[in-house]
Amino acid sequence: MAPGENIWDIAKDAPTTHQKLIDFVASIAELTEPQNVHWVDGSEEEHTRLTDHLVDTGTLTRLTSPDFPNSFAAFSDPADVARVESRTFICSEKERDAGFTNNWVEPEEMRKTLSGVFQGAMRGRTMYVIPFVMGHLEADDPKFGVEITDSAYVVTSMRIMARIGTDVLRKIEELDAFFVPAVHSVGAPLEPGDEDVPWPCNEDKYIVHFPESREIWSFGSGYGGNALLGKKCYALRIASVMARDEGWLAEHMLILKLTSPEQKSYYISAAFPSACGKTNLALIDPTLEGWKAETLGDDITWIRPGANGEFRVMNPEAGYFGVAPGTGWHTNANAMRAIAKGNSIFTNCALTDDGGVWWEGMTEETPEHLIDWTGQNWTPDSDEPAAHPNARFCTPIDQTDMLAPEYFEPNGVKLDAILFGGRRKTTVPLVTEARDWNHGIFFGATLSSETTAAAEGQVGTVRRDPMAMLPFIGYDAGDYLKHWVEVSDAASEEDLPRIFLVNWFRRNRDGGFAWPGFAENTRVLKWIVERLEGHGEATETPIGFTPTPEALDLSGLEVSDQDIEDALKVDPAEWAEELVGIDEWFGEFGESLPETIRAEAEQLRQRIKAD
Ligand code: GTP
Ligand code: SPV
Ligand code: MN
Repeated sequence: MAPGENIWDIAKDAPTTHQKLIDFVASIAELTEPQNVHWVDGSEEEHTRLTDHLVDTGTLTRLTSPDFPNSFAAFSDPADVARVESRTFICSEKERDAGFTNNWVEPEEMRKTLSGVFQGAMRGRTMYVIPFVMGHLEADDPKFGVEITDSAYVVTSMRIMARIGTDVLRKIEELDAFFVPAVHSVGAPLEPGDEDVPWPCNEDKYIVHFPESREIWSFGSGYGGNALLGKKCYALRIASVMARDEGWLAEHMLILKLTSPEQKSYYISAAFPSACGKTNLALIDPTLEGWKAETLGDDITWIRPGANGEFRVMNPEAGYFGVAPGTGWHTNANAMRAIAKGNSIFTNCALTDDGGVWWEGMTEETPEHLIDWTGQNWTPDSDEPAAHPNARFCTPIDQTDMLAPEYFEPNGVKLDAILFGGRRKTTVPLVTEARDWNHGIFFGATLSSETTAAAEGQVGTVRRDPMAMLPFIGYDAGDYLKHWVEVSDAASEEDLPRIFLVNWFRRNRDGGFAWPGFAENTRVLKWIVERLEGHGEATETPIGFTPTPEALDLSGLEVSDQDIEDALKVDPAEWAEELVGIDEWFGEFGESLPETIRAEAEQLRQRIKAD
């Protein structure tokens, strides 16, 4: 359809008087030439219409099993299964401001490229306009966005992941608020006579951020963080830049509320790289008598200085986009219970014969027959997994039985401790406490992990992942660390969260996991709380404070002394080698690495020598 023939008139049909929003939507419609324009109101009725439509077009499969009420399965194109870091760009005005961890393209050049690829990109499709807010509408300073997308799957997923629709639009108008303009197209225009496919996408992909103007442009992918633009693109990459400018932090962290048998509650955030256990820890079922866990979030945390010298944390999201494989009744019953309440979208999981979904690790027994994520018959003899390793469940967070009431606090709660952790087979002990704030930043700055299926590329090689934010820092990584150093000025010394380094994934001398992990991580959390309360026993090692084997509550746990020794060991030879990697890593920062953090590496070197 030629542009002139489109039936929309944005200025006339827009359900808003917000001129900047009308102009934004009109300009994108002009550029992308959609067949229809739909302003998303976020209602149940709209959701039903969209999911009916997606079932008709084959994008969604309605699950008929009573175990998955009001839920759907989606199967992506096999070439569109994860975030594409090599196609993710931070187009700051100066190259220096994107830093060495990001891909940079000169903004004017990128704008030209984008005008090219977005030209007519929505032909034959409906353009949806989604007003959304990250965090609460009632927050002191609500952070708004408007995602324009030609994917109804994105609309239904965004409805789970963020607060969207008419209420948000009214608030944007009332406050005459700024919103982050976020444009998304699957990049698969339909010309008259073209047949659509269940998962349209484009081989060419661009996930682009303009940090100064706070814009997001995403082209070619319909998957997860590439397409649900409130998530990584806004709540981490753009928000990290806003946070730098406004004096707060936007982080890749879960938030857990832990209550001790003495009824004292602590709020703990933890940054682990993608697919390294955030959702699992966020939904932990404590294995120790009298301990209670509640969750506030599993992926993204905004940390802001409060009025009384404390740091406050809140979760800007409204749902889980969790790794399905490995999530099961025996590993993460809280996630399973939330999923069982329905209202979920499963992407790249396998279909069961009774109209449900299944993935590796969901149940102890493997079904005899499945349709795998590629649509093929699957039996336990098949060579490939039935679900893609980055298959995801998308589920509303308020379906969680153990949701902390504080999740609904518009301005968050006081943060007591921060955990950094990665997937390391060697070197990094089960848990280590930092000496002070800057030493904790050093933990975060040198955090490393073996790569997973959450992003394209080879799985299993060690990469440095500062604060688990490597793919998500929206500006120069050295400036980001400097901001972490400086943000502590806003908090009073005694109110600064304490920082810990954890590693659930260390191997024992026989090559197996040295630590049982999952729910048994309660025992590590207990030690952390004891440290916060000032009575946990620790040994001072060259790398920080680690628990003595006796200090960990191992009651009722079947684990050998040898494994505990392997889990807790600080091996000077391993750390000497680690320092070589750290030096190399710090070398990449150039001038922008803060001196205080470089000095931490020197102190570590001296301590290892002296040990
Ligand atoms: P993103 O959503 O990609 O940011 O991932 P995430 O950090 O939330 O990871 P998630 O909790 O989904 O865990 C990913 C995988 O890590 C799961 O498949 C688990 O098998 C594994 N895992 C989580 N916790 C533990 C643990 O304590 N020990 C071991 N050995 N594996 C764990
Ligand atoms: C991650 O990769 O850290 C995720 C999944 O949480 S995505 O939403 O695709 O970024
Ligand atoms: Mn994540």
